[in-house]
Amino acid sequence: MTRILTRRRFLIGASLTASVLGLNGCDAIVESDRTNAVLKLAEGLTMRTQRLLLGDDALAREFAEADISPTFRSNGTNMPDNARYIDWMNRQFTTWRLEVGGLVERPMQLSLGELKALPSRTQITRHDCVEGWSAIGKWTGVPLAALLQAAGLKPEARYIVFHCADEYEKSLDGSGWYYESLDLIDAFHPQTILAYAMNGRELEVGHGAPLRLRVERQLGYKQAKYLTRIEAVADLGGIYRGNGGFWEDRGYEWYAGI
Ligand SMILES: Nc1nc2c(c(=O)[nH]1)N[C@H]1C(S)=C(S)[C@@H](COP(=O)(O)O)O[C@H]1N2
Ligand SMILES: [Mo]
Repeated sequence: MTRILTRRRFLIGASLTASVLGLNGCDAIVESDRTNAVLKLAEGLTMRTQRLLLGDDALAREFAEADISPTFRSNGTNMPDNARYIDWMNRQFTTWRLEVGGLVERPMQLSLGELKALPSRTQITRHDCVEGWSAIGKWTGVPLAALLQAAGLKPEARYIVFHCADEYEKSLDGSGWYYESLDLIDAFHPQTILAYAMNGRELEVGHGAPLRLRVERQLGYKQAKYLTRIEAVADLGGIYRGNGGFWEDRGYEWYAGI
């Protein structure tokens, strides 16, 4: 296959994804020409990643309303105990902002209201925790792809890092802050959303209020709660202990496929 043909097939795949997401030229947040963003993205991807992107967009199973679990436990942090988070919580997250930065053309800060005004996706999926429990929940949120397209990834960007508001383990070097990361295949997957609602209600504190990641083809510990900042990076080596996540820095697999 020639390089040109590969590029064209990639573009077809990318525009299909955009239409699945319900993006269109009128969406206020997509400030620049989407085609430009996609081209830039294509430039930044290796051949190998492009093929994976075309072939690896299978959806995780989605369930019916009747399958939603009556109880969905909260795991890990269920209430961040630092002053910054408690202040946001006491103000119903009206002063909270999601920062989008790192290797992006247009860094952004979005309020919860701004995120809720964007096109959303709802999905009923099964969450599987490595500790051996599962639960089915309904999640509503903003497709991560839409935010990344609005921010415009720089060609060097390879991973998206999710910073959280909870320090899971107190440490002198700060490496106890919960964080996670995805490569661009999972970041642009149509079921990868930043969820602000669960089972038709606002996300509860125990489940990651005001915003948490859902990445449905991976295990529970990838589903970062209490998001504060999204950072596009070229590699994960410089972040905390370099393995791409709080649990990854403590021996878990970075790719936690189900
Ligand atoms: N910020 C943050 N995100 C987190 C965790 C955490 O402790 N802190 N725990 C992870 C684990 S191991 C699981 S199983 C899920 C639990 O999500 P839930 O509390 O909504 O059930 O969140 C994941 N995301
Ligand atoms: Mo978990």
